[in-house]
Amino acid sequence: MPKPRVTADGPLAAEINARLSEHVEILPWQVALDGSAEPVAGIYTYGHPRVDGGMLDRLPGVRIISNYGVGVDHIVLADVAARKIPVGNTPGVLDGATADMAFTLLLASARRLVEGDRYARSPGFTVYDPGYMLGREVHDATIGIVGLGRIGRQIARRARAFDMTVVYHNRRTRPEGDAALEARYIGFEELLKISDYVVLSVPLSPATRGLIGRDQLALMKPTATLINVARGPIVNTASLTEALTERRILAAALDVTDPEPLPRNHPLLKLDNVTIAPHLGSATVQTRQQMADISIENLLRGLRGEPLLFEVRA
Ligand code: 8YV
Repeated sequence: MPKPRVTADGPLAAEINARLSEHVEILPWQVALDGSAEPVAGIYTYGHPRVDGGMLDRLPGVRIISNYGVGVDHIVLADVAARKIPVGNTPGVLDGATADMAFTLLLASARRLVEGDRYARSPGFTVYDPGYMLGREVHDATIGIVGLGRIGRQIARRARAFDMTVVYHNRRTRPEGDAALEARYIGFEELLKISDYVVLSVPLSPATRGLIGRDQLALMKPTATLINVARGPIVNTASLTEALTERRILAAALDVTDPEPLPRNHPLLKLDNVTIAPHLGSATVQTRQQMADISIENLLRGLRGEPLLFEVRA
């Protein structure tokens, strides 16, 4: 029996490529899009390639879309649902790693670690000076978590361990969770006004696109830091660049940007008050292994017409 054909954006990690190839024939993304002689039965999204109705119309044989990751904002779910194609993702396994990353960014930014590392390696560092590079305290500060979902809750737990006051904003209150997490629900504007660290952990959707723009940044304290471990387009990049350049907020620490990556000459990349990572939220050996296991299993189940381990609901 010939192996089913699946298209994947790449380059795929060698291990994933090898594991998939045991079961399916992998067709490069562009080749599949250009129209191939043989029908494609599945789509494996490894990065964040757009999947929409136009693509699916060119690949009418697709019966499963499996995403390596939890966020599926690059897949137009309405188009997929209209064609009754299941979409699999990998929720849960990356919550801890992503929350660790939020805290890595928070601490690094507060204590100016990246700036300090650059200086400590530079020829300029010849004399210790107790007056340089003073940061901001993390303990006793207020963290405002926008989105107390699975990842947001893990961030809240870490924040409590650092003796922070935790406030959050969600589409709906979670009274059942507040007490255990020692986190207090407040309005969005109030959160922006009182938080020393505003952390974004909401999925990208029409409701969250551009959630942080000029008006929202203007509400933040001049000593506050914005941390984004969610998706770049939740923040308006031009407004953030302006606020940071004019020092209207203290700093930003970003695991994601819009666009991603930023153009190499983007003004945001020149600012000392920005700490930036190349989308490393879930990038640990252990988490990526679990993401691979689940996404491969979802793909194979979908090809066989079986229920997925995790299926995204539109
Ligand atoms: C993944 C992510 O690494 O799961 C997500 O939504 O953003 C990342 O942690 C990414 O999707 C894989 O490309």
